[in-house]
Amino acid sequence: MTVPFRIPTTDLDYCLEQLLEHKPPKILPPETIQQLCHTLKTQLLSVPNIMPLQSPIAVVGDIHGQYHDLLEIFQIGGAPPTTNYLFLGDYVDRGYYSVETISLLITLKLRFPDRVFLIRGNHESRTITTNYGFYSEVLSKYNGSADVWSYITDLFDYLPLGATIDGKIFAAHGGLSPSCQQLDQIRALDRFREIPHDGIMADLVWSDPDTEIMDFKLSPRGAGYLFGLDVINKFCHENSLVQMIRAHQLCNEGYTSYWQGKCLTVWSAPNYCYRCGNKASVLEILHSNYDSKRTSTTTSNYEDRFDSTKICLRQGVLPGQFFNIFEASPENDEDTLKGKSVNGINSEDEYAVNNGDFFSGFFREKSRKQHVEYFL
Ligand SMILES: [Mn+2]
Repeated sequence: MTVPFRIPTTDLDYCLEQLLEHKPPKILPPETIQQLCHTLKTQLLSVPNIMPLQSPIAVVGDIHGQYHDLLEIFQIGGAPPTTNYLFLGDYVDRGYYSVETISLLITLKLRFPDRVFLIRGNHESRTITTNYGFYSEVLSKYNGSADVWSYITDLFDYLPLGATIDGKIFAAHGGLSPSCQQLDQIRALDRFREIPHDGIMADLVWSDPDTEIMDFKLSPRGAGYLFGLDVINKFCHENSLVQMIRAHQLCNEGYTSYWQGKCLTVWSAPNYCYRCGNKASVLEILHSNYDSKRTSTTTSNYEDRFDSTKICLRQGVLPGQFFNIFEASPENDEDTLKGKSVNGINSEDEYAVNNGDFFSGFFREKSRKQHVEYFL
């Protein structure tokens, strides 16, 4: 039996401080990344392929290296450990801050292991990151060395493939597989490997829902499948699920609801690639008590502030859920103007260190944003 290693809280806090208290964020030294990845790997060894999670939880879609927009998410949805987070993968590639984004998420996972959950996307892979930005970003930020890329892509092999929420909702990065009818088939996979070209593991991170088709069709992406309503209905029925939540597809409004909320896409990279002009969202799941209205134990103060029925109708979500919509951070626009010149250059600007509790200190600076549109 492997005993999971632990890193002292003070060391993790120091890493968080490096990333959060500097602008641009300070990258962590290769030896630190190596230790973080090694430690997290030992902890993930005992985590099942599908993590059984509970509401309330905030579900985050693709981030793609847009570090400042990730910080925006913590302002909107609350920061860990106050808010529980499930991240649906695609942390790296495309944006200019893949290194900082994955470093922050790894550190947060180690610091708050019961509050932060990470699953694997199709970009958490050696081949994809070699072609879509992460690999070259590591080379440019670490003086031509690919070591950090190796540490992190090795860690990717350990990430779980999905999660259930309250046993009723299935979450994964992409979608369903024609080779998989039961969640137990996913649970039985040997996931500790590179994402293969086909099979259940590939389909989970590559597939997409499609309202125009029935059954499965090969995906135009070249991997995974498109799946129709009959597929998701059957899968939900056989596994006692009510819904699938996934990411993987750009949504102009930040989210998409398929089939009256049977399947939801959450997309969390606003102004994707610094040019798409799209909104982004975080899916807040407050509860999954669909039968009983306003049972006192799970009613949160969120619910007192918005009309659940109206939200369900407008956003196509289930009761107790809502998409918190947000737009690109000011830094996203700056990145657009400056282009890749910000890449790899850490200025010496030192920000005042707050006494110990830097994480809340970081957010104390800015007032928490209220997205009144969804609090009618
Ligand atoms: Mn994806």
